[in-house]
Amino acid sequence: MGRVTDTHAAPTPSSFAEEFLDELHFELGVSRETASPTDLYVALARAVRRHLVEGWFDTLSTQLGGDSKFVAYLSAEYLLGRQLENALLATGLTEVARDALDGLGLSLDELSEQEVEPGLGNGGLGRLAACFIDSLATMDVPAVGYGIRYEYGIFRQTFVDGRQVEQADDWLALGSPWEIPHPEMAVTVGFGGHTEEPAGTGEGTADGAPGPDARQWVPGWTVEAVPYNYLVPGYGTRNVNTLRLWSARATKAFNLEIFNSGDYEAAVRGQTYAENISKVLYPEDSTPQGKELRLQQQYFFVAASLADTIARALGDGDLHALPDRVVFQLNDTHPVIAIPEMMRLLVDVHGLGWDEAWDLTRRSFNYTCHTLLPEALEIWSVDLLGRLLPRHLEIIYRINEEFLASLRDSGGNELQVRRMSIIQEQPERAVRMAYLATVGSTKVNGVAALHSQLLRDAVLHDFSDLWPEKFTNVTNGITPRRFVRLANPGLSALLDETVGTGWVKDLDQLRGLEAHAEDPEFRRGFRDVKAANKQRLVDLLATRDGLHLPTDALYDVMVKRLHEYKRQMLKVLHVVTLYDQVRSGALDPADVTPRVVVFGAKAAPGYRMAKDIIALVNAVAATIDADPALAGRLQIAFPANYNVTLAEKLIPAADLSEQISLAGKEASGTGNMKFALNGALTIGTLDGANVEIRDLVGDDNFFLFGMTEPEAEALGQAGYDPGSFYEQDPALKSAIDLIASGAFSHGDPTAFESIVSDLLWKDRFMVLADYRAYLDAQSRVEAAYADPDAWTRSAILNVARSGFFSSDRSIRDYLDRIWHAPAVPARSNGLRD
Ligand code: 26W
Repeated sequence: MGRVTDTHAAPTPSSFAEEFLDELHFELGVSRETASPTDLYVALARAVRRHLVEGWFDTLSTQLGGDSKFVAYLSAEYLLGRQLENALLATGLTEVARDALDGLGLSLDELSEQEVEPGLGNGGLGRLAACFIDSLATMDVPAVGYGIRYEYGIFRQTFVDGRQVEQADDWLALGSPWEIPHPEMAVTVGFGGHTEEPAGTGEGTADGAPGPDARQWVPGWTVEAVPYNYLVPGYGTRNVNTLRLWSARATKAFNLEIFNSGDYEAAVRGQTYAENISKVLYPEDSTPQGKELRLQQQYFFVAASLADTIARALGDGDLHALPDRVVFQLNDTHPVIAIPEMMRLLVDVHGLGWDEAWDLTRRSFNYTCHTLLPEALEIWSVDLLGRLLPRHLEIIYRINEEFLASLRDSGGNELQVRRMSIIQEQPERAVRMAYLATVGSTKVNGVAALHSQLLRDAVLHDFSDLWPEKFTNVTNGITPRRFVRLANPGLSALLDETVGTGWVKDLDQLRGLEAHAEDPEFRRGFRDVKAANKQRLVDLLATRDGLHLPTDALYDVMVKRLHEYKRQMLKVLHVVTLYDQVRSGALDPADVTPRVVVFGAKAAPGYRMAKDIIALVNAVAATIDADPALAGRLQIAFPANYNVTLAEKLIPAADLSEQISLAGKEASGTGNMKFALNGALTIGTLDGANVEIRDLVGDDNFFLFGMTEPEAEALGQAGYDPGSFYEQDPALKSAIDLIASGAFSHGDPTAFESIVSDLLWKDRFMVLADYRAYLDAQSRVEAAYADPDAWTRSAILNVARSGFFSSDRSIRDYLDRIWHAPAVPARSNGLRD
């Protein structure tokens, strides 16, 4: 077998060490003596990757050989987190690798720390996509994730004088050992230009004559989409799926023309222009910028993915089989341009008639909505769309015409027709992508029960009246592999001992813990795990951020994107109130429950208010730190650059999970699930999946507060006046006055003026209205925490009853309700047997 070790024989530490050194020496060209920590990490990653490839080949040959249906998950974001430990877990090689490295005087844990996580997403939506591809692989479902290989992922956050400063996330600076590029499989993607009557022969269709409804699109310029494969290993299965991310490259023709004209500079400029498309992830979360480059990104990855899918699913087969061979899932509206693109392929390129093409398209697509905020619903101006994708705009117009005609036919009045039009007229003509997605899909789902209900009742009300059967719910989930098995080894070991190891693939087995909730021994073990996780976090934040934190305190954690609707401000007001009361003598420091309040949050770079709130959190943290009265009692920790890697350390250490959005605003939340599953108790509103968490863990084990969605809605209707809450609650008034006085800004009263005046005069997300209820709930938290046995019992029950939130269950729901794609376990193809 030459120097390639036979990977079929179970690897031993010595065979693995040999593979590792092979990679280091012969692939990286680095000696053991001169190798940097990064070199060692890369060699290790590549050695591990070898063991994924075989399962991957088997998976591909099994799936492509049969006539299985596969899921094409279209997502502009995948927030993967580090890959090495997950790949080791999936291949079962963790201990082998550890021993092999030990033998070489190296440490697996230290090498793992070298990995820069691929931050190819903003927050919940991107992390959900990453959890879903993990579950799909684990459940042997034929699936491909399609997305964009951004050269720069989500920015790195730093603080300068407490304010957020962004740095480029150069995650590919040293290359990625996990990706396999295929430049030879590049797909050409067109942009701009014009449309015309198809030529009578040849051009219009694959087989010669143009189809009855065909137009010819003549793009003005093209780029190449180069696929990069990432292997997505299932856990406890041979199956390894594919994540295919596209990178933009200038086409030869694009360059050659300009080169030949002798304008070297212009040629290089052109290359830069083309390659800009996959350069950077847009860091805006929930506020679409309407930028041309973003639409270019969307069409770029969608066009490449559809071409790839059709080739893969059908080969030379019959287009009519499309809905039986592939199901597309649109992760929010970002890939919705896929619907007109599919129509273009079927009608213009393959010559199908419009009605038949529309039937096939609608049967192949489904749409997941991830928001409730009106400003987060994407629209694209007709002007821009027409310039960038002229044929797609024509197709959208026709889809809309036929849809509106059918509405009128079935008795719809003009008001309704205008409300439901895919094209909005005011303030400018623009395409409502959520409406296009709804009209062009078989199923539309929200991401938690309440969210799906609000989609039906409000955001897409007219559509759910028209097509009630189209709407469904799939509550989000999280992968227990990454967020328990890897992130919380202490709890994992305790679970293994108590209920066996099956929970990793069947999270409902955690129910078996309930029987142990009363067992003093088990409780002690459970508490020890939490204490060890706190110690691990304290050590990490000491080296990572220079923070000095106690371990014997209530860890109160709020980590998520910074957004007003999520109400980090409410948490700040709680902390400021505690500080204020101690300072004024109203509260004896000895009566303050020792508490560390941990924040983690990135703000969109252009979101002023969010950035001001970050500055305020840091200012309050510094002020409290400087006050000896609160030493050991109250502290804020705000480590910069919250990401997946940090989440894996923070969440297992938490006692209290803050899920305090205004009811009716958070679609689901997924952090909320991670905390509950790791034994934190939630303080939360009836919003998103909090509702389901509370139903499952029991209201005794959840700190509920605040207005319900209908109450918040009614208060808004009645004319919400935040000032009246300020006037009527002395503690609230005093806390806000303290911020306004400059107490946290070296006496400068202007520093947080914008926050204060917004709260007093607008307060769109009703922070002041829920303040009193929140403080009362925090008092209940303190009382509960004072009884360690009762608290531990509640925490155990949170773990035991959170099995529902496995992303495996979400995927099962998608399969049953939407995809109908059976599992196809990978068979060994005997290549190495
Ligand atoms: C730039 C426009 C834009 C608009 C919306 C960017 C990103 C969005 C996303 C829909 C925001 C997002 O990530 N939504 C979150 O999705 C999670 C997974 O379903 C949910 O758990 C969160 O509640 C939801 O905010």
